[in-house]
Amino acid sequence: MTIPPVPYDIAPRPAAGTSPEEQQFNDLIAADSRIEPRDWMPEAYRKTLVRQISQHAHSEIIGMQPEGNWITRAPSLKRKAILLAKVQDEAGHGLYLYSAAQTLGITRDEMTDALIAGKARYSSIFNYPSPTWADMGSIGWLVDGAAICNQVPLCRASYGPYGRAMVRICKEESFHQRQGFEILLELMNGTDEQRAMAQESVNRWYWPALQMFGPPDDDSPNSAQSMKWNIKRFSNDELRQRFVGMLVPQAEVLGVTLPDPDLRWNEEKGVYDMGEIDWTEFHEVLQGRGPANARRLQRRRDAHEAGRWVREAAAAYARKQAAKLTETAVA
Ligand code: BYC
Repeated sequence: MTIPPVPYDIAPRPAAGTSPEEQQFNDLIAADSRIEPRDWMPEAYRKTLVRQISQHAHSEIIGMQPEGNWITRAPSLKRKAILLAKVQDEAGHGLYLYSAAQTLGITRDEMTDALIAGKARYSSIFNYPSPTWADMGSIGWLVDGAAICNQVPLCRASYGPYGRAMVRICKEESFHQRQGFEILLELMNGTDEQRAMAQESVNRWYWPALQMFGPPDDDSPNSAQSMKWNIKRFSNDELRQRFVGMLVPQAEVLGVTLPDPDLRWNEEKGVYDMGEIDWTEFHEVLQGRGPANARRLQRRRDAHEAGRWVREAAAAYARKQAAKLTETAVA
C-alpha cells in the first residue's frame, strides 16, 4: 500500500506529551520569531531571561561607578559634559532592562534587593578600579567595545522586550565606544607622560575586558540551552575572538600595544591566536573577591538608602493622586 504524501502546509504534529501552548512556543522559536510577554513560555526559559536581563541591568547600574568617579575631575568642561551624558545613558540602559525583566513577572524591588544583598551577579569588569583619566578612554574603547560585540547579536534575542531594549542600547554604546577611543587617541597624540598613562590603562583593562564574554565554551553551563532558545546567537569564545579581531587594527591606529605577547595572526585558521586568560582571577572576582567588589556594593547600598526619602515621597504623592481620582469619580 502506498502512503499518500503529507501536504507540506500542514504543521508537524506536536510530539507526544507536548501541550498546544508548548508546541506554539517551539514553533515560534523554530521560525526564529519573537516570544512576547503574553505568550506561554517554559519556566526554564523565563528563569534564564530573568537571570540574564537582571544581571545585565545590574551591570549597567553598577557600571556607572567607575566613570562616575571622574565626573568632578574631568579635564575640561567639554569632557565633563560628555562623561555626564554617558553615565546618564548607562542609568537609562539599566532602566530599560529592569523594565524588560519586569515583563517576566519579577518586580524591580526584588531585583534591587537581590543586588544590594550581594546575591545577584553583575559584570566582572566593574570590580576593577579607575584611578586615572585614561581609564575613561579604556572603559569606552575596551569595555563598551566588548559590550557592543556581545550585545549586537542580542538585538535578535527571541524575547521581544529584551531584543527591542538592546537596539537602542547598542546605538548608545557605539557612541560610548567612539568617545573612549577618542580620549585615548588624544592622549596618544600628547606628551610622553600622557602616552604612558594611556598604555598603562590599556594594560590593566585588556584582560578583564576579554573576561566580560564569560567563561570558555567548554565551561559555560548556560550557553547551549540559551543558543537553542535563540537568546544567545554566538558562543562566548566566538564573540571574544571577534572582539580581538576588531581591536587589533584599532590598537594600531591608536599606537597602543595590546598586552598579550602571544597575540598573532593565524593564517591557517583566519583568526588571532591569543595568550591564556587568567580564569582563576575571573572566578575570584565572581566570588566577590575582586579589587573593588566590596566598594561597588557598599556604594550601591548607600545610594539606595540615600534615595529612600525620594521613593517614599513618590509613593505618598501617587497615593494622594489616586485618592483624588476616586473622590472625583464618586462626586
Ligand atoms: N561577569 O554559562 P555562562 C556594559 C556568569 S554592561 C559576571 O557562559 P551565560 C556597560 C554567568 O552569569 C555589560 N558573571 O553564562 C555598562 C553564569 O553564572 P549564573 C553587561 C559572569 O549567561 C556600564 C556563569 O558565569 N553585559 O556594557 O550563558 C558602562 C557561567 O557563564 C560573566 C551583559 O550582561 C561576567 N563577565 O553567558 C559601560 C550582556 N560571564 O548566572 C559598559 C548580557 C559569565 O549561572 N549577558 N558570568 O550564576 C550575556 O550576554 C551573558 O549572560 C554572558 C554570560 C555572556 C555574560
